[in-house]
Amino acid sequence: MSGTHAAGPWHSRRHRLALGRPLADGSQELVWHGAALVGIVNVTPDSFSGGGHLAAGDTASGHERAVEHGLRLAREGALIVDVGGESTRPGAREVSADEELERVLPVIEALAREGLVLSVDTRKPTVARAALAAGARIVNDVGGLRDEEMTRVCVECGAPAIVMHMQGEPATMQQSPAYDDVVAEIGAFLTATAERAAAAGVPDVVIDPGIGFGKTVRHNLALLVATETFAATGRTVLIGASRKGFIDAVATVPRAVERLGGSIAVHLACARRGAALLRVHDVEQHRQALLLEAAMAEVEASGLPYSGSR
Ligand code: HH2
Repeated sequence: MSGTHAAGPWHSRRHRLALGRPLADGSQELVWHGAALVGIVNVTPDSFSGGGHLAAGDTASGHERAVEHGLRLAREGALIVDVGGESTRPGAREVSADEELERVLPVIEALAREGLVLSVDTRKPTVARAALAAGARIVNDVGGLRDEEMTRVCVECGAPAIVMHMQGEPATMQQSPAYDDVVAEIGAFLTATAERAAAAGVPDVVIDPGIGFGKTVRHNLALLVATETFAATGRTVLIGASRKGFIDAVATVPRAVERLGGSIAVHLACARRGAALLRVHDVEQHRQALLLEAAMAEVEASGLPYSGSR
């Protein structure tokens, strides 16, 4: 199994993600310490976060902008770049597989040629299969492998999966989300799904409680606090809180692009609780924040007072 079982300070915990197929340099896995960043490239005209790189009627230059953006995120330090062609914001309209493929395939091909490790953010097995053939390495399924064909695609193409929890469907998920015990129910879903996928032969599984996907503000906050509980399963945990609506609900920031401060605060708190991957729009700013948090944790772990030369 991937992830970490090691105790000790969060920044020195070792994480690994087994890739079904070797990278160009022959490595079969991604290895990192502490929390690594998954940079978001939304090739959509309608993403909630305002970062859309594909304006309607502007396809060619939209793709170019998306490729440039992905390259920038990698330069800034993203371990993985996540490419998506369907907005799953609350109330979003579903797009056809053809439309999604038209959006993401040219971007994935170009970024894979540059050697980036890519995940494809999709709920559709046909899109996942084509994206993996075009050079993506990881399937990021916000549908949580509820379509059984998705598991088969991961097994046949040798791709690890990010399994995210969502209650309902994007069109209606925020109407009246309800749980008896949000942490226990979602933990049980993620653990069972990850075990089933691993038993079916999916090379590796990352678990994600799905912040904002069929959850109230309190549900989201409870899940973020419970990052530690999810990490204690030994699975690699991904948290994606970047620019999401609950930040507005708590701190009154109506414009999604202005939610960086809230995003960083939440992600640092989750990193300290053992989140191994953080899915973010703003890689450079998160890189800085994580390095400072890790530097402080290192000094704390080595024993104060600090007597280094720098
Ligand atoms: N959130 C979004 C999309 N994909 N994948 C995972 N694993 N976890 C998440 O929390 C997650 C996700 C929604 O954010 P974004 O991509 O910025 O917006 P949109 O769906 O509107 O494109």
